[in-house]
Amino acid sequence: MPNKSFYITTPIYYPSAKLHIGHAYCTTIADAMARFKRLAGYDVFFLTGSDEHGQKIQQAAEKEGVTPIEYVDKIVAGFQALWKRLHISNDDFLRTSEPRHHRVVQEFFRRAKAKGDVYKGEYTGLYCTPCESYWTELQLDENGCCPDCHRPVEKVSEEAYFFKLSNYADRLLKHIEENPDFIRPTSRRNEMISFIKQGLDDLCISRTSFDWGIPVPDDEKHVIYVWFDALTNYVTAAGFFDDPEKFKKFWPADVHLVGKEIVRFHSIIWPAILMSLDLPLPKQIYGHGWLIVDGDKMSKSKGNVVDPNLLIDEFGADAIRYFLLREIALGQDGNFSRDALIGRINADLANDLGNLLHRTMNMIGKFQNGVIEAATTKSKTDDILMGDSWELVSAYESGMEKMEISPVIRRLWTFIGRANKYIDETAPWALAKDPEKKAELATVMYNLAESLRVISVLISPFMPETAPKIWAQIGMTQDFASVRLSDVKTRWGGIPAGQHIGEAEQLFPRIEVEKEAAPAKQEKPKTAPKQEKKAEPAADGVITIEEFKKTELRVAEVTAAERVPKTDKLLKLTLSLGEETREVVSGIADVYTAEELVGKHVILVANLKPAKLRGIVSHGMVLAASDGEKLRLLETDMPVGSVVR
Ligand code: ME8
Repeated sequence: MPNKSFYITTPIYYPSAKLHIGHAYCTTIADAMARFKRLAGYDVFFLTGSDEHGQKIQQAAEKEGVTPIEYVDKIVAGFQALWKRLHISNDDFLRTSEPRHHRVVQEFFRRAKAKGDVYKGEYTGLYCTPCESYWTELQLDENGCCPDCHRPVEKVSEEAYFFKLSNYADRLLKHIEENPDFIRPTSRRNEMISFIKQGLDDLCISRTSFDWGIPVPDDEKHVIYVWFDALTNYVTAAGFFDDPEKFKKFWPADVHLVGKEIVRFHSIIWPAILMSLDLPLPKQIYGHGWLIVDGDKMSKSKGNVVDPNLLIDEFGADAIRYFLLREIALGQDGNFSRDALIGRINADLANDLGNLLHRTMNMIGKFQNGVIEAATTKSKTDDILMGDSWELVSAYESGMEKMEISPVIRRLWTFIGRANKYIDETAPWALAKDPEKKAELATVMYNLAESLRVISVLISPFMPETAPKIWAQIGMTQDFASVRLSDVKTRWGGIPAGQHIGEAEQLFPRIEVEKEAAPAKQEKPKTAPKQEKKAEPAADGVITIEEFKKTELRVAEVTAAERVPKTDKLLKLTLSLGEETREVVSGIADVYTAEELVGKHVILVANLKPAKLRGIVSHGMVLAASDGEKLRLLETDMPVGSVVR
């Protein structure tokens, strides 16, 4: 049977400015999904690229005294180099300036015209040049400016071709309503439904005021204008013209991953164009949130644009990837800060993962001369570790299928925590002193090495550089590229007994914040520089805003609650954060009944280290106010998933 296929795309980026950490965020998510699907045995096609046409590019090239293609060539080479450094495993890189794309766009134009969906008219509109978008009066912001970039718009009139978007409003609405997963997350889906219900205007799809674009067939004074050109890239690369077999296999795309501000173009304009051509619609549009930096939107004028290349120089690609994927709940805006990045590197990578690896390698080296001996004994502690590994692999697979990346990583780190605890519980150093305990020691060492085998496979979509290094350190000889999820799904015991470990190498040294020099090469904010290196002296328990910001507070809905047996105070709550579900144990059973809690919107401390209470792992804590006698949960009418700050 042929493998199942999976086609994922990122937006094609404008080569008008340098790529920043926000672009790297989007591409890293898509890469993690592509790598996971390959691991799960899918045939994957992962596309990214560059959106090269338009007035802005033409103007920038003129300013530099070069042709538009010379101008974009240089910038696009920079994109490709960055993706390589970040270990982005795209299967194709589409440039809209390529002939293969021109042919498809022109064919799309011809077919939509033949269908009666393209007509020539006169466009007068409010145009935002930086965003290359027309807006209606109603859509402008409160100052009468562009609702996206908030810069002034100008009234523009020109002869233009239009696409009859209005023809498709009803069909689109029906499709969105009948396919709940077509637009994710739900908040974006709801936005799109109300947008369509306001009525759709026809879409201007050509311009005459510049010529850096794809000419309109048989009317060459027009070039095809932005979205009709850009969106079509997804079918060009899937082989619409060049490779019908490939097109059959990969179209419709499984996921168009895009930033929240361009969900509209992908979930309204793009499906309407495809409907006009009688082509199947993509299965899902996923709108991710924006990265803000130290609580502020990135912008050149603020001087807070974070360059991913400099971060990779300083911390390595895997640490950046890990941070972006772990820290930010997909679909929500998320904050990037050096403090938080260093915090994660030290806590999760150097401490949790690094320690597990180093302790295991050291002990196998010291106690067993570097040989992983067969496990011949079995204790309850061994069973708990193994059981947790099974549970992990199945939670991992189902979570990743739903693109719940951050919760999956958190679950993976719970297992790493379990394995570290296993070392403390089994105390191998004591076993090593007792010749009678040789067999138990071998079992413990085997189980630790095996845990690392499982971990190396499961972290590979997130940290593709680190994963094969761990694999090699525990002495695995199978080519890591051929490893599949089934290698850790089907059995505990994939390491052949008698295997020699490889060379130990410290993968994530701790970053000493006090000693660390300022980020010399990073673009420095021109406004008030942030004093982040030295922790402020804590006078009378005062904390800095940076310290407070480390607490991730989110609105969650209680979807189920039950008493924890044999306790007076504990309730086990199931909480929904929208895209994610959590279990939290809370000591409120003397104040609330389980039934009255269901449906409440409460505040969850979402990044609290999981803790086990009466055998149940609690992933966070709900906030309550108390005057010493009374206690009430903090409630809000804000939607699930909202960030509290
Ligand atoms: O929109 N955080 O290209 P683009 C997260 N060419 N994502 C961010 C971000 C941030 N701070 N800033 C930007 C275009 N992005 C078109 C796409 S697709 C057929 C055509 C994301 O270079 C943004 O949300 O302006 C968008 O998804 C992507 O970068 C491309 O931005």
